[in-house]
Amino acid sequence: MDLTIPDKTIQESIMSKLVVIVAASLLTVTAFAGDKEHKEHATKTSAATFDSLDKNGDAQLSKTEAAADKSLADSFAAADTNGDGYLSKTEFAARTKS
Ligand SMILES: [Ca+2]
Ligand SMILES: [Ca+2]
Repeated sequence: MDLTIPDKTIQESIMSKLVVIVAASLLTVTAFAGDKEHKEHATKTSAATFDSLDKNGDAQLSKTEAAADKSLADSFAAADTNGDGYLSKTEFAARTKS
């Protein structure tokens, strides 16, 4: 019984599998990178952070500061749960969570 397999056949088989794996990996990496880039871009343009909105750095957002973010300005009164006319970081975080 001859169990010897020709080396050339094995090599060709391995090479063709490697090519498929490498090609699939490249496609996955490319798709992932594109997706990540897209998400980061969307985050930057749609949601302002508390720190970026707090222009005077007093750890509260005035109505004027909140006006820089349209969606925050629209929900300012609802977000200001203690009704002091300012959004604390806690109030801001509670709003973005929901
Ligand atoms: Ca402020
Ligand atoms: Ca408040």
